[in-house]
Amino acid sequence: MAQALDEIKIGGLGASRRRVEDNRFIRGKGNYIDDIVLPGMLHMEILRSPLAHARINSIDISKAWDIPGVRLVLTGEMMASRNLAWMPTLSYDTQAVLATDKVRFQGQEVACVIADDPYIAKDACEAIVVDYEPLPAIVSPQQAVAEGAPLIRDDKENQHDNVVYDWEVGDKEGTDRAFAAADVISELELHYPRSHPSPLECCGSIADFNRATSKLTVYMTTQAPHIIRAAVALVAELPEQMIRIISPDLGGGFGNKVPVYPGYVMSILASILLERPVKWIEDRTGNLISTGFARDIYLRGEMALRQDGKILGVRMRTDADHGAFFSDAQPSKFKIGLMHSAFSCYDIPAAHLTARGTYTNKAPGGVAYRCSFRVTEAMFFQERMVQAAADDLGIDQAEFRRINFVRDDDFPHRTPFGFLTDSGQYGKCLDVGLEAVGYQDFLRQKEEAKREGRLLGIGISTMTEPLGAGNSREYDILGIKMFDSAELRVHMTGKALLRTGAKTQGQGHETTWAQIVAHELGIPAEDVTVEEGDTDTAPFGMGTYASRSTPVAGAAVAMVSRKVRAKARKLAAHLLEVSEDDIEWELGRFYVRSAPDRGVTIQECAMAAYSNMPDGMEPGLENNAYYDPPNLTWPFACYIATVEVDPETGVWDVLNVVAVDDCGVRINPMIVEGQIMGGLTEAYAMSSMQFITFDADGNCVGSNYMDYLLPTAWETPGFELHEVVTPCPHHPIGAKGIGECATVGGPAAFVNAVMDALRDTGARNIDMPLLPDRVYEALTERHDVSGAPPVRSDDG
Ligand code: MCN
Ligand code: CUM
Repeated sequence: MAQALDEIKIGGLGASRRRVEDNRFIRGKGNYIDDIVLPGMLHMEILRSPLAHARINSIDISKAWDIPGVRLVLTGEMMASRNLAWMPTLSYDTQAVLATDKVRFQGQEVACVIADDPYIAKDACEAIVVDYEPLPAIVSPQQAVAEGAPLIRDDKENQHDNVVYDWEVGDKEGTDRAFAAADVISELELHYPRSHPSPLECCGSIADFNRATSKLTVYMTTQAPHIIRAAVALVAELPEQMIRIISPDLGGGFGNKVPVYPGYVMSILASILLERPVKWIEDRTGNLISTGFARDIYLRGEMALRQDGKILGVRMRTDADHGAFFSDAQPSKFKIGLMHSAFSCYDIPAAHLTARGTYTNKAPGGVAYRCSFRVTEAMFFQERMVQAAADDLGIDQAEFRRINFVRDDDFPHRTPFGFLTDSGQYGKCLDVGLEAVGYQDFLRQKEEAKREGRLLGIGISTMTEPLGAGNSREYDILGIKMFDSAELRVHMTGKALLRTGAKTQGQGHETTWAQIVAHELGIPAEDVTVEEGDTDTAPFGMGTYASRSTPVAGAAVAMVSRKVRAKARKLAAHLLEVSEDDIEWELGRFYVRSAPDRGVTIQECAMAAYSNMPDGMEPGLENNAYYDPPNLTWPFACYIATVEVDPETGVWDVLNVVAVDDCGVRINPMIVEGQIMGGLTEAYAMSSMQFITFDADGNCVGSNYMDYLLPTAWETPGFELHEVVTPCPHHPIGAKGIGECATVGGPAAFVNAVMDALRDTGARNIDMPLLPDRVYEALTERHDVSGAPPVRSDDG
């Protein structure tokens, strides 16, 4: 009798299958943007502004034109004559492609040169003479709204101040009542410093316009090729079928490759004008100073507490620095992304958030960097406020969380800001973490250490985060609803080609999507090729960010597989000469219910689809599926860090990190663990060393890897991983997103741990990064250390 297939052996759900894409990556056979060379290709360089805020009096390009090998020099004025000096952003603002009137941040694009090789182009950029008239620079939200602040966006007709938006959400009256009834009010002010996703591969594009066919092909480092195609079609008024966006192998994205950058636009325009392929590759400094940054946001948080530990209400007031242009890629309904997902794992009767966004003389951005639309800041603020509140009440921090968690039988649960969570086991998740770290033991060790003058601390961070926009009812970008798609073609030999509208940047989609097909159809994962990123071949999709691929495109993969299985069942009935109703399915095989030995494999059905289909049946075995999820997915986690702070130097060492993650059913446990370890590494980086800041003139400190630090394996602590599995109730295979969880929840665990070690000093907060000198200052001067180093917000 035939045996059902072993799902793990065929690489189905739960198999820690080795990543198929690594085969080419570790052999140096990847195909990144800079590997692509087209016949007759020219090279583009960008001249960037050295000043943060200045009027442009004149630009003299004559010397640049004199350099042999220069093919084109573009300035804002020339772009303006084609109505292309400004482009719309994904947040209904405008952004300069090349500056015309003013430069508004250091590193802004002022001119570009297209030449035979990149060196000539660079030399020619240096030969361009720009006459700038410097203006005072604004480098913080506080300065942006100060009396007499210069107006940054004087290009906009109705803009009379530097405020981008003033937004509120939640229940104001209810929250006021909660505060009136509180026994204790806990307050905390925090800053989440500006940081950068910094993928190892910078951004770039190669535009190739063919006048004869009118087709524009653009190879581009983008996480969302179909959105780019739509944007090019709408902005440049080119017919959509004549635009092909190809996102080749990406050397990481981390959110940096979601926005639309001027470099992309200029390479496209240059290729149209010159009728030659034009390549633009950013250098590291260009990437760090001009492309989508993240965070840079201040919080004033207040918690209304009852003496017994119950949280009655929360007030949050955020002040976000958006730089010179509001170019966030985020759902259009929510001005501050999903900041209001804060406190979703806690049962809090009332909450209110007001959020202000300001223009400053810094690069635009805000939501990029493993964040799912500001969820990273939301959870950091939440978990720092939770620790401060527990301290203020004198309640153990684990116990305080337990008192306030939403209980397992309380789902679906309406969060304080109106989201609907559908499942969770937060208490269990915390318990697994406490057990793993040896919580009670550590508290004893900490007391003993204190007697010897040593400072130990433990930090906990628990959270649930919304991943996977949409549903299309609430989530759209520029009016385009958020859903996703998959297309599956089973060849006659039973091998298959799967394409989705997502775009992997290192997450391993080529490996994991094949595992979903294996699970649904019993076709071994190694027989399924996965392709993404080419708009001419991939079905429409909104791209990969907000850890939406598994929740949305991954669900579409399961759904299209089921459609294919439904047709295969008809073929099986035909082959077995019984009614479809008498057919049963087990992994990889249909059989006759009354005679289980009589069966046909999925491969035999595939062959029949091309060689022996029943009368009247359309040949072939393929289908597509568009999936609009009913809700976001709500993974949750508990991260715990223990540290020792050296009282002599302020240096802190991580003793132990425990991570407990619940992302529902894990498709590939090894890949999931890789995502968590990578995320924890970033969390450690942000809490300990990583920041971008600006001096009073708007000069960017953090424009290279000497100033902006990426931790290597040497600095990074070890991580101990555990799991809880609560399947997502609405996802076809019960999976939730995982791509950002550890980056989102991790930073608070490290900061809470250091603040716990410093508890006796009376300091309540040190803003990230917790550099040794800042920790030392808090230790010795026994006060908070606030703002972004090295330029403190209180100095400026
Ligand atoms: N996965 C799984 N089981 C689950 C959930 C996920 O096996 N229950 C697998 C997925 O199939 C996928 C990976 O884990 O291979 C991540 O899945 P998911 O959580 O759906 O996230 P996305 O694929 O949508 O990736 C986006 C997310 C984001 S938004 C950022 S930012 C980030 C991140 O992924 N950028 C990354 N992780 C990154 N990892 C790498 N290597 N490079 C980046 O640029
Ligand atoms: Cu916001 S970084 Mo990821 O969502 O591409």
